[in-house]
Amino acid sequence: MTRKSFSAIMIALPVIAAMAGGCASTAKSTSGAKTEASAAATVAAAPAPTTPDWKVYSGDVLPDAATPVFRISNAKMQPAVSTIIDDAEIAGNKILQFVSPPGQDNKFCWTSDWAANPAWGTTLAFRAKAAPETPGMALVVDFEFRDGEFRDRLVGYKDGRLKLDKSAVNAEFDGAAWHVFRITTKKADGGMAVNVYMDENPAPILSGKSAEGADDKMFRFGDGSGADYASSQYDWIVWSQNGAFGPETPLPEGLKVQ
Ligand SMILES: [Ca+2]
Ligand SMILES: [Ca+2]
Repeated sequence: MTRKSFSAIMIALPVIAAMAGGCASTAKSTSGAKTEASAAATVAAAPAPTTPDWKVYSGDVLPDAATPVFRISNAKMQPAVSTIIDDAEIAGNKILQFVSPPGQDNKFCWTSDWAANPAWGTTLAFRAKAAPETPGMALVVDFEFRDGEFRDRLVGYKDGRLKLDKSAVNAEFDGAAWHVFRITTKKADGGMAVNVYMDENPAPILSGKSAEGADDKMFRFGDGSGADYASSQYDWIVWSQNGAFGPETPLPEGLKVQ
């Protein structure tokens, strides 16, 4: 190994470890304290990007065939059924229909790992409504999100109940109609500030702060509830780990947002 490439690795290690979040102790044993401190300061001081790095799931294919791919997590007992269907209202558009069976402890979530930076914040948006013939108590929306420090979960039922589970704030919505939800997170004093915007209204429908800890970085959707079951349609999902972008920042072009 040349001196140049060895130096590059020694500098890169703590940076990679800091980005991974949970591996800082490994870096301590492989590099000097001074090098680590200066690399950590570089990461912490990195200015937040000003534009989103949108990733898009279009609903054209099943989540485990999408790019970026979704993995399954929180799966217990009987699995949910995911189906790609034609949109009856928009020619050529496809929708992910997600139906989980009633019954205690049936769970199933489609999961995406992301390199969330709590200080920068995150943005997660999707268009959803209840599947036809959905009973009132069924889940229409179930999205959990974790930034490596804290987590929260947006839950909505067809009968109109909408809540941020960990922030413990509630609102109402029409679960039978299409709605666009935009969730933003950002590090706050002792927790994670969460705003939920509906239909791109600039005033959030829910605003709270979660102090529920989580050391992993991912979001997942579907049926994360034991007793509840889901009967949802998702048109698309988009996300960015570049910051907390409210409705003043447009969503990617080509997505129906009404
Ligand atoms: Ca369930
Ligand atoms: Ca779609």
